[in-house]
Amino acid sequence: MSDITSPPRAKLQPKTKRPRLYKVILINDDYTPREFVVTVLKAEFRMSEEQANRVMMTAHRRGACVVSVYPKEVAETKATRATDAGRSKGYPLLFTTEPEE
Ligand code: TYC
Repeated sequence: MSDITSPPRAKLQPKTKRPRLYKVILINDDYTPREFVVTVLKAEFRMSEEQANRVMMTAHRRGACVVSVYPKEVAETKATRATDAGRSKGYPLLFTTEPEE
């Protein structure tokens, strides 16, 4: 009998595979004041007034807008905090998350 063994199989996934990123999405509604949406975008997502205005107006016109992408936990925490900021004022402001393709 020979002692020769098979070489290890090639790994199916490269070791450096990056974790999936998640989009934070701003959803339009008819009640939250525009200026409040801008304030939340600036505070939670570190946007300039101009960036925040552009994202808010895109959601306002099209129904939704991608705010940014983050690792899953960060995306979920930011979306929850931003949604809670609206809820604390009685607004239906909503941020959701979904995985990037
Ligand atoms: N549509 C709201 C208004 O007219 C403003 C708004 C914009 C609310 C974007 C939510 O994600 C939003 N007061």
